[in-house]
Amino acid sequence: MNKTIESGQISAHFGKNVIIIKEDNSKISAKLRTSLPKLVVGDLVNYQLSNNDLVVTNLIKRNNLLQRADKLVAANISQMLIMIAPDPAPQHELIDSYLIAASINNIKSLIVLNKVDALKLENKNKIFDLLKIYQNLNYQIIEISCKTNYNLNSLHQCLLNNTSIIVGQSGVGKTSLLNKVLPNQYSKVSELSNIKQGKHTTSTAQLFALPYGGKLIDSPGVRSFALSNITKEQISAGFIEINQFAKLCKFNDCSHNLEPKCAVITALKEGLITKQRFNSYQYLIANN
Ligand SMILES: Nc1nc2c(ncn2[C@@H]2O[C@H](COP(=O)(O)OP(=O)(O)OP(=O)(O)O)[C@@H](O)[C@H]2O)c(=O)[nH]1
Ligand SMILES: [Mg+2]
Ligand SMILES: [Zn+2]
Repeated sequence: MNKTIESGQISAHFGKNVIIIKEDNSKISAKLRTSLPKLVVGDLVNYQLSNNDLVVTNLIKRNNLLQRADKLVAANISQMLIMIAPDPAPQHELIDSYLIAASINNIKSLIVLNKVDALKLENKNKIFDLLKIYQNLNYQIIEISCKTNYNLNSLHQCLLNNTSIIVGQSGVGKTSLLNKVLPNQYSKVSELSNIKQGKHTTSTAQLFALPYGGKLIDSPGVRSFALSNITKEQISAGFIEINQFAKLCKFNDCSHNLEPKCAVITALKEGLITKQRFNSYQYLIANN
C-alpha cells in the first residue's frame, strides 16, 4: 500500500471530510486527523493513505488567515476582490472593513463593481462618487457585468497567478462571477447554496482552481464584516490617507475628535480626507 505523503490545498469542508485540490487540479476527498487545528479553505496540507482512507496529517504554515468576527474564513490568499453592485446598495463601512482586513493580512485588494447593466439614473452618481473616493486612494477598480459579460476579460487577467477571494454583501453577484470563470462547475457551486427567499445564497466558502491558472474562492455574503482581535493601530493603518495625517497631529494619542492641532480634522476640513471615509473610520474605531 502506498503510504507516500502528498500535499494539496483545501477546497471545501464537509463535516469531518475535506476536498483537497492536488497540484494537477484534480480533487480528492480526505478525512481529518483529530489532532489537527481547525482547517480552512485555502489551507495547504499533507495527507497520506491510512487504513484505506486518505487522511490529512498536518497543516503547512499559512501565509495569512482571513478572519471575520471569531470565524476563520480562508487562508493563503494573495488578492481580495471586494464586490459591490448598484443593488444591494453598497455600504462604506463594509468596504472599509474589508480593506483593513486585507491590509492586516498583506493581501492586495481591489473593488469590483458588478451589474453595470443595472446602473440607473437615480443610482449612477452615487455609485460613481463612491468609486471616486477609492480611485483617489489608488485602489484598482474593475467594472463588470456578469449578465452581459461586460469587461470580464479584465477580470480574467487579474485572477491569473493569484489566489483570490471574492467578498461582499449577499446578492452582489459573487457566485455569478465564479460561474462565469468556471462555467462547468455550476452544479458544484449550487450544492453549497441554500435557497433563501427564493434565491440561491452561498452558505460556505469554497476554493476553485481556474483552468488558465490561479485559484478563486467564493465566500458567503455578509451584512457586516466584524473585524476580529484588531487594534486601533491596525484600523488606522488600513485608512492610508487618515494615517498619513495622524502622524502630524500634536498629540501622539490624538483621537481626532476635539484635540487642538489635529492634522486629521484640518485635512478633513480642507477636503483632503473625505467625510465618508472619516465617518467610517470613526465607526470602526468605536465598534471594535
Ligand atoms: N442585472 C444583473 N444581475 C446580476 C449580475 N450578476 C449577478 N446578478 C444577479 O444577482 C443575483 C445574486 O447573484 P449571486 O451570484 O447569487 O450573488 P452572491 O453575491 O453570490 O450572493 P450570496 O451567495 O448570497 O452572497 C442573481 O439573481 C443574479 O442573477 C449582473 O451583472 N447584472
Ligand atoms: Mg454566492
Ligand atoms: Zn488628530
